[in-house]
Amino acid sequence: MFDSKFIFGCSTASYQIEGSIDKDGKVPSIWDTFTKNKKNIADGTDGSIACDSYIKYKDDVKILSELGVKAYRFSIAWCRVIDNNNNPNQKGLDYYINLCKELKNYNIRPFVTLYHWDMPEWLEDLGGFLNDSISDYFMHYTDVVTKALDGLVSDYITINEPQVIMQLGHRDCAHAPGVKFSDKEMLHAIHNLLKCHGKAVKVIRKNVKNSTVGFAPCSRPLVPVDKSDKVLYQKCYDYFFELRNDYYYPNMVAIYSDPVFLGDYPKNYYEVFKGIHPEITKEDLELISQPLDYIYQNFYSGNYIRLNKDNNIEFEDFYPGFPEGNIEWLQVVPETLYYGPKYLYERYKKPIIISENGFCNNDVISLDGKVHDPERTDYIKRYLIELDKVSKEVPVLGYFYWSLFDNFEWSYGLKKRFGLVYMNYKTGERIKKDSFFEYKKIIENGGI
Ligand code: GBH
Repeated sequence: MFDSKFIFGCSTASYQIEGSIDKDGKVPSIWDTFTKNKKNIADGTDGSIACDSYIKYKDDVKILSELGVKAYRFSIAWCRVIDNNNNPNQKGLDYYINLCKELKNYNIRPFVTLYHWDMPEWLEDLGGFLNDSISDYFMHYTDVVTKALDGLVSDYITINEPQVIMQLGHRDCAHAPGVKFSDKEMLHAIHNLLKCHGKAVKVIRKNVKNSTVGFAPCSRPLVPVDKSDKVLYQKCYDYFFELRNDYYYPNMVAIYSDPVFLGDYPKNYYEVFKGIHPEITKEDLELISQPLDYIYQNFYSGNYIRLNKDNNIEFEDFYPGFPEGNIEWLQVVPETLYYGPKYLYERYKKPIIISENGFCNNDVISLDGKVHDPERTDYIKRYLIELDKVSKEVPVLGYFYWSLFDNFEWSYGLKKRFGLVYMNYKTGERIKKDSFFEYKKIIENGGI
């Protein structure tokens, strides 16, 4: 059982649910551009309608209230609230103001993500994260949003999953903008992204009374198969935070979270990237490492790990009887929610909030008109049992299920379903899945 103050919520993101991509003065984002090339998306779809939440936000909030969540995490589309001349767009702001008022009517606390990947295209055209002014643009955007939502929102998350922005968007070309950075550009862009975070924190602290601020990276914890082996635990911990100079360094934990929480890049950054990293000043590091309230983290999957004969860690494929996620990276590893928070707290010493955790299933509408998804319920319960366990050892303040609805799953399109609510994209009908009612029960009972 969780503490009575524990925050049960669920998460969404603007481009994945809103639709209405050119209404009320919204300007194009990099995802509008990226999805125009049908080859970029597995099923050739895009977010032009998605869950139609721009129109149906009142229905969304009603569904949230029926679910019984205390909190709703959603993101703001920069390209809706700032126009091509970098001026505020009041109609776009009104959408979020109305959404927050509606949430307030139902006593649901908004957790607002400022950047969940939909950069205005005109800013990308000016260089995106390589433009040294990007953090000033982001600061201006944050200023506009926090003032418009004054009195309605006090919990902010600056940036969602910097790892995915950099690795998938600027290296693998699987996400917008689909650019391939050199190492020199990558390190520069990462530094600029961290400065965006820092400048936003400053503005939020200035504009918002009783604010809480965090950022929301993702990670994939290593889970020791032998839980009593202390050597193995230490090796898993070290590997989790290690910065290695391989193709995947933009996907690693410490390159973002060490500067943010510890005030500097990992020690070996300076030698590993000697000659190619940008100039890093004391002022930059101070800006980036302003105190945050929480460690948010998106956790879906992990890897089981054992020691081999030479005492080195080895990945182990071991998923005894668990359901399988319908997306190739989602192995069910419930202890992700035990070891993940433990590692993060041990290093950064801040209360933890799970900003995303969810299951992708091949959901179908049954003959009885309902969506039966026992695998999702099983996933939620197994993961929450582990989270409950770790919450007795480290402070864990909340859990946001990803996602409220099936929605536009980026390069996979509309076919990958993570929702508690099934979306019939043809008719716009929303069908509450069995897991919706199971999660509702969990919330009512304060745990499993
Ligand atoms: C989140 O990202 C996103 O924030 C959300 O928008 C999305 O809809 C949701 O999850 C579901 O996908 O390193 O082997 O795990 C997902 C996190 C991180 C999963 C990068 C895929 C790459 C392969 N993603 N990961 S791996």
